[in-house]
Amino acid sequence: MNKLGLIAALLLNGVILLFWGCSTSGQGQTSQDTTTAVLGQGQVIIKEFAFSPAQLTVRVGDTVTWTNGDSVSHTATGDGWNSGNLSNGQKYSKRFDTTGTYDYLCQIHPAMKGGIIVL
Ligand SMILES: [Cu+2]
Repeated sequence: MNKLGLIAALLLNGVILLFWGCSTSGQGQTSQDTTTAVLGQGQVIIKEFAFSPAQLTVRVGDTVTWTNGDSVSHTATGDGWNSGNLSNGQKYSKRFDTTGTYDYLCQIHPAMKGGIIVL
């Protein structure tokens, strides 16, 4: 019973956040959920040789920040942009001002791939 109540509360919270995000044009907080795309200021965590979330959806004008949570260096490198080597704990931010899909990878480990979808 308590569990159901908690789930209902969480779902309600999610719906409220969703509306909040839509009504405040870009001021919405990002969710900590790293498995699904979110709208708003973007956070990508680099962990265990993967970008999380691998696909992130943001709005035009939003800034995406990559944070390296691994002990080895990684990069976030796209077409015409490059974070440079990020060591553990280092961050890189990029603002996306044009709609589109931006694929990127880690130059050091090219099997690490990610994408930013800008709506
Ligand atoms: Cu890497």
